[in-house]
Amino acid sequence: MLAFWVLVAAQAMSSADQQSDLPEVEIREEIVGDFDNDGTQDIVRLTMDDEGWVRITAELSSAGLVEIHSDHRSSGSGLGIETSEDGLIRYHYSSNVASRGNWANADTLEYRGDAFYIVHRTTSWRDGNNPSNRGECDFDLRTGEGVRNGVEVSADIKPRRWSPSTASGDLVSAACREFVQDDVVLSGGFDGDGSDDRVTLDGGSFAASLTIETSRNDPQRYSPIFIGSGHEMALTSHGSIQVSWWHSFGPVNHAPMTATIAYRDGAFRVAGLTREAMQVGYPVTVIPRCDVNFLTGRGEMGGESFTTDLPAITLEEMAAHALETGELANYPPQCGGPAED
Ligand SMILES: [Ca+2]
Ligand SMILES: [Ca+2]
Repeated sequence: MLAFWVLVAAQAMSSADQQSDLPEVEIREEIVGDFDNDGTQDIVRLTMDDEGWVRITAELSSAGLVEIHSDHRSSGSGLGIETSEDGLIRYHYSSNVASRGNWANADTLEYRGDAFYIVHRTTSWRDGNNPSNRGECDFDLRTGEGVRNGVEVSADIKPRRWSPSTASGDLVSAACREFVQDDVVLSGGFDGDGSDDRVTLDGGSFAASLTIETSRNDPQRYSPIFIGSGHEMALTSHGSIQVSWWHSFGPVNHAPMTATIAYRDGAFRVAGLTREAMQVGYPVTVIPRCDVNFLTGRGEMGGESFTTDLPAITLEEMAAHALETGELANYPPQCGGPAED
């Protein structure tokens, strides 16, 4: 619940007549509890400035000021913190974005000596493009188990350092299979043995699953993979598989990304990555298009060539990295862009 609402000036503005460019900061909530479990009370505050940037900080008796989260912009709807039944921090937030529908989350955060970790999430969602795709999910990262629309789900997802971006929450969302899109199925001779193969893309607004069926092997499923939203799949003129999606660089910046998949050395591999030009920051700067071919080791960033030693990793490695970190493996540093959270 919203405990109290106080409008205060930013810390530097101690008197009303002092002029400052610092944004007005509103203390939205303050909760007290022993969040680092050392027997002494701690304080957690949620503030929001007048540009909508949310900051949550903890004053822990064992560790002093700990920044929980400072780079999230919000309209303020559904925003709040409270103490959970087991004495942990519950952070509520929600979003209403046409392309992603509406969702509301409550994340339970636990201090584990070095940082706050997400240990539990409840989420509810409604897909604006597909009214029948709505529901709720309750997932506990400590057990890897949850309930989605009354059905038990499980995933090998452990508590991880909490962040508002892909590295924490989107994996949980992937486990809960929110915003499921219609499958895309393509056929072709993908592994070069002369018989037709089949690839199925099961996209969503948080991650995709890719299933490849060939005559050589049992169907191989890679999930979650290509974390992000709006997945599409097509074949190149050479018959390679291309998956495109909106990749998140942290909670604010997104860019269209394409992975080209080819069968090499006995496995399906990410043979190339292309990031389209992206706008970042305030004021806005444009990071130009970047394209890399891992088979040749050659790339191009904004028209400038570079070489890379990054290998063409397998889809299996790509999916394992996504599950472990919530991030994209093999993104060349030469392509720049904001650091992933
Ligand atoms: Ca304490
Ligand atoms: Ca084949």
